[in-house]
Amino acid sequence: MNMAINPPHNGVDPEVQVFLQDVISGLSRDQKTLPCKYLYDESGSRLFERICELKDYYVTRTEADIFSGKLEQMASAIGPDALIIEPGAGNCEKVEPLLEELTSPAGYMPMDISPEILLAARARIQARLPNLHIHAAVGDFTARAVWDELPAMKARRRVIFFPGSTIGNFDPDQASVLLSSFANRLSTGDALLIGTDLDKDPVVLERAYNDSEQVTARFNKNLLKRINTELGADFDLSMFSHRSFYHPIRQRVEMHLVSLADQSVHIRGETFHFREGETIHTENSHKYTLEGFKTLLKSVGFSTAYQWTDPSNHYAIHFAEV
Ligand code: AVJ
Repeated sequence: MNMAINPPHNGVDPEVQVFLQDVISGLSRDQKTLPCKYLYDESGSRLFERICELKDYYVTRTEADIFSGKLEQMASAIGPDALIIEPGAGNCEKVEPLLEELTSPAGYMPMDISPEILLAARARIQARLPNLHIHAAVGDFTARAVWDELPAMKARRRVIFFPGSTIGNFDPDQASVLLSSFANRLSTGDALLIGTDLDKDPVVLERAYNDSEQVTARFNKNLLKRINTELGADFDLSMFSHRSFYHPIRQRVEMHLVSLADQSVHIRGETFHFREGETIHTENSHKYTLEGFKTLLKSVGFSTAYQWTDPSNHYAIHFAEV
């Protein structure tokens, strides 16, 4: 056997295989869906960064304003000698001001699946805070392995930092599973600092996900482009359009791609039919009330000590303790 050849062997890359499986099973359902994580490839992530800078997209800006206004209160709620753990940290930009504000933090443990981004971020933060103990953990925070590195980190208390309304991507059942997995990694006295978008005027919500510069539309359609490039599919991008709307009962913004005609799409020997007007559901963004999120936190074992909001009550950062 020739072991010198690295994957992909036989032209089968396991990651591509999983992507293909997910696409085929999602498009085989009555309501066609695609997992939202696939929106965030390199160009998708770049488009999302542009979304964050849009005037219509209040989410990122509002969260940043709350952080900068309430940093002192957050640092004193957390207290000295805390270890900050950030699942899905990415470029670690949001945590920096907090780390600077904290009194003698015991350490910072960012987790991310991308080693390149994580190591670059660690270098940047270490240069700014030379005395901070940083332990970068490469891995998927929904899997166990990456958390196994945690016990080695000594601290007065541990605080999981989960900003960006990432929790909004999870439907309430999945959110509850994720939050209780966080609670299970922590002990009495530990805490969670988490950002959520709040339920609000549908006009404001719909503008944020149907921006006038059409960046969100490009972000959404990039998923089809990605399926074409990586899986050799033949989606005609001009025959699908972006649609986002607020669903008041489900309390979420749903993002879809609408087929503009009766058409068929081919993906590796499989054929998928689309009726005119039929949609592919690509992402959910759940919105919470302050009370609703407190109740969710309580149901998984967190008691909420603080909820910081902006003056228009568009967004909230919750501090909850185990
Ligand atoms: C990354 C999940 C916070 O739901 O607002 C923004 C994703 N999608 N515009 C959000 C998103 C389209 C975003 N989150």
